[in-house]
Parts: sequence; C-alpha cells; structure tokens
Amino acid sequence: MDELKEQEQVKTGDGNYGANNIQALEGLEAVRKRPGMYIGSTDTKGLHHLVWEVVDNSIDEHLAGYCSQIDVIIHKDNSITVKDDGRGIPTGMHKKLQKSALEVVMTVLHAGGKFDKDTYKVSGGLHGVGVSCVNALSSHMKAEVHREGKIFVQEYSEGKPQTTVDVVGESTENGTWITFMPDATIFESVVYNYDILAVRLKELSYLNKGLKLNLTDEREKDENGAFKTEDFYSEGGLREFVEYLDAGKQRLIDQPIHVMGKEDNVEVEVAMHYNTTFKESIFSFVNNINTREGGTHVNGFRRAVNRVFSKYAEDNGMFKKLKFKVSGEDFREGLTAVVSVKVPEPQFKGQTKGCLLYTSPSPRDRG
Ligand code: 0RA
Repeated sequence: MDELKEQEQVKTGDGNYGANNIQALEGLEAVRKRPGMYIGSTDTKGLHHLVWEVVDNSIDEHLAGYCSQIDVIIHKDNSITVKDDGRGIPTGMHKKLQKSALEVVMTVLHAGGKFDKDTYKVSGGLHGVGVSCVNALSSHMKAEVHREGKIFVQEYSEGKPQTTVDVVGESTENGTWITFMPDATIFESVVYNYDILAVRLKELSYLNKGLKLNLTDEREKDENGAFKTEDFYSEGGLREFVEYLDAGKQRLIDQPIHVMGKEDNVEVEVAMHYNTTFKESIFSFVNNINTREGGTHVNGFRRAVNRVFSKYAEDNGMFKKLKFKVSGEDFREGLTAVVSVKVPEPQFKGQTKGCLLYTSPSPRDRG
C-alpha cells in the first residue's frame, strides 16, 4: 500500500485535502482531466481500451488459477458487462482506508490486485491502469461480486460511489461482474465495434489456452431473435495460433513445433511453423501484450533458432557441400512463429509498450 501513502503525501500538499476518501476521488479527478495520460486516447482506441482494462483483471484471475470463463457483453445502449467466474473482488474491510476492499479497488488509482502479495500481476493492458480508471471515465458503473455465498453490489458515477457496498442476495457461485457506460462527454464516440472486440478476444484465447471467452452483442439479433454471440476457446494455445496464422499457406512441415517452459518465475511459450513462402513473421507477446517492435524475447528466440538449427545441420554434415555460409535469416524463411512470455515485472521501451527492453526480477521474485 506504499502507493496509497505516496498519493496521500502528494495531495496533502494542498492543505485542503486531509481524509483518505477525498484523496481517492482526487486521484480519479486527475484521470478525468487528462484521460489520454491514463488510457492513451479518447478516440475509438481509448474507448475499446476500457474493455481491456477490465478483461485484464479477469485474465489475472485466470492466470492465478481461479477463473475459467470470461463473458463480454455489449448492451443495447453500448454499455459493457465483463463477467468472470474468479474469486470475486474482496469485499471485506480494508483496514487502512476503513472501507470495503471492493470500494478501494473500484475508486483508488492503482489499487488493483495489490492486496495479494503472493500472486503477481502478469496480465496488463497497454497502460495497465486498472479498473478504477475505467470507473473514472464512466458516467455509470456497477460492480457485482459473488463471494462467500453472497451477492455484493456497489454503483458509481464518474468514479464516485453512489451507494454503499450492499448485500443484495445469496449466491452459490463466485465471480465478478463489472458493467460500465463510457462517459459520452469524454469519448469522441461511445459506439463499440464488435470486430475490434472479437479479434482481440480470439487472440487472448490463443494466448491463454483453456480459458473460455465469449462475446455477445445485444444490439444485433439473428432471424430467430437470438443475440449475436461467439465463443473463443483454444485447447492447443499457440500451436493453434500459428496454424490459424498460416491457414491457406502451403506447409513445409507437418505439425508446428511447440515448446513451453518456466524458469525464475518467467513463463515462455513458443510455437513455430514453416510454409513455402520466403517471409518471416514472428508475433510476440509479453503478458498478453503484443510487442510489435519485438525486444529481448524475440532476439533470444532468433538466436536460439539459429544456434539449434546450425548445430543440428553441422552435426549431421548437412553444410558439407555448401559453397556459402548459412545465415540466421536462412533459417527464418517461411517461418511463422508466436513467442509469448509471462514476466512478473517487465520493462518496456517507450510509452506504447511496443518493445520488451529487458527483464530483471525484483528481489521479491528472486525469493
Ligand atoms: C484483489 C484480490 C483478489 C482478487 C481480485 C482483486 C480480483 C479482481 C478482479 C477484477 C475483475 N475480476 C476480478 N477478480 C478478482 C484475491 C482475492 C482472494 O484472495 O480471495
């Protein structure tokens, strides 16, 4: 909770603001004043980014081993519900702030999942600012938590609680349902695009094998009166991702090569396939974020391919008759690969997180 302390210290400089709760609102006021600083932009990209901030929290629950399904619903009025079957946001009293942990997560900047020191946050949207930012930028938000046999609900407007955390019923299930209406005074457009959401959810299903994702659009009905809906689920993960990327191309090898490993708290998964074209296409992800400019993980992968294939060819005398030196590029002609790493505290180059710079585990993670 050092972050909260820092926030307090900054705000008390003003003299007027003493109580914790007022500072929490101050933090979210800053988000409304300069939304671009928190979610990148207020155009359609920023609008969709709100969904990813919420979905990322649910994916963290999945990565922690507690969530198997995430549903995203576009309602008729373009409000969004993200529903997961994770443990549910804790609702007990937050000792320091003397209010429900649910209210803290929803209204305090960067309060995200920091209660639980044992499970680090590995998923993370482009800006990783958390659900409280989405709340600040929503004209209305509702959190419904199913936990410990009960249903807890709290509602907000522009990030400010409109109700206490109320128990509204009983439930035999666990999970979190977040519904929000993006603020039309902040976003250039508040109309969601089905395909933008569908493409990323499909990608997320490959990156998180075994996780069921669903998208439902209540704005559109088919001839039977049913809402437009799609499931995204991948049992095979990256192996299926490269097969999807190479669909329609002629295969040079029967099956993709698929490797996985975990060391020093860093998870690595790679799938690679060869086709008969000369093009190299390597897609890379760090904590589910697409690193379009590559980085340490992609450089390492390229070197590994070069080293392993060179050694194999050398050991088997395959280079004997060659009159030229085989280069790394030669091993990557027709290669389609997906490299995905999950790192506790990644360092990125630049604002857009387009490039993984290096990784240095914190003392806590080194254990
Ligand atoms: C803080 C701590 C725990 C879970 C969560 C946050 C959590 C947040 C979100 C946001 C959307 N879905 C979520 N699910 C869980 C751990 C709770 C525990 O130890 O029981």
